[in-house]
Amino acid sequence: MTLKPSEFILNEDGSIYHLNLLPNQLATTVITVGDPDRVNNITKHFDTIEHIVHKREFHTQTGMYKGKRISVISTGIGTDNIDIVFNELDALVNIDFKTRKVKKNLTSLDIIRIGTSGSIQADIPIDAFLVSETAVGFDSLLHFYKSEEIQDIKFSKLLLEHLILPRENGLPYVVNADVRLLSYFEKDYFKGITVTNCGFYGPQGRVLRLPLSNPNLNDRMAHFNYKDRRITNLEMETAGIYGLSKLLGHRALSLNAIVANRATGEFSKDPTATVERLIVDALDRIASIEAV
Ligand code: R1P
Ligand code: URA
Repeated sequence: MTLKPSEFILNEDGSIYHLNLLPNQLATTVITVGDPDRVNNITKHFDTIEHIVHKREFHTQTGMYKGKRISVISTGIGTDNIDIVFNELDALVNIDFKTRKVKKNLTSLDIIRIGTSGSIQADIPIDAFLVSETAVGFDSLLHFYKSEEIQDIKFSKLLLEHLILPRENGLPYVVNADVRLLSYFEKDYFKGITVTNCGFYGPQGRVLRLPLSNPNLNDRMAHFNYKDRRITNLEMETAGIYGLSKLLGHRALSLNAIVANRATGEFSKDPTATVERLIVDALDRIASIEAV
């Protein structure tokens, strides 16, 4: 099937609509970050940089780190942006830009998020690193795709019952990390179930001026147990990343620098330094990932 101009959109220079990238500018190992300024904080460690491309909040740099070609791309905040970034990353490797057809031989990307997050467990302290074994999406992104077979529906239903959420909040979707990528990050990192939500304040239980419809939500989440595993942290992209990666045939993993602890009320005194430590540690592990 030839994809129509309204569905698969290219810019005048032949690059993909939002990311502004051409297929040869993307590596098969991709690091995603929320903050566009974090891209430089990662590529400053690279040996060489071959491409720098900006459009809106999407800032990409591709280069070499210890013999591995890596692209670093900022997604901005939220799973609405993840929908754009992941569909376009996939198009860059799996759609022929000349014929506008899906390629016969598909490419799988290794995609690692390096982001910040808030812990909801008192014993997962600020400035720790956490790898998301499983993601729970309270945003609704995955429900727009045919995705039941990659979701853990039993987990979703038990969580919904435990949280006593009203129906209008919808069914959270549950997707696991790629186990092969996870194996590179099991040592020294906390592991946990990450909840992705569609906001930073009310949806993560923060009150500045507006009262919450469900003020005990974080506390109830902290006490949910599924197969001896617990919900550990809150952020805004991981579930979308895990869901779309699995549907598109890519391998994804989310790494979290814990900058807030919602149980103790603390915030990191130097979040920039904590993210920098995570970047340095993660880059060497990413460089060691063997090709499949
Ligand atoms: C909110 O402050 C942002 O920080 C976290 C959340 O997921 C959200 O994007 O990730 P990043 O630090 O990668 O942006
Ligand atoms: N990012 C989030 O989304 N939540 C936090 O508490 C900290 C960082």
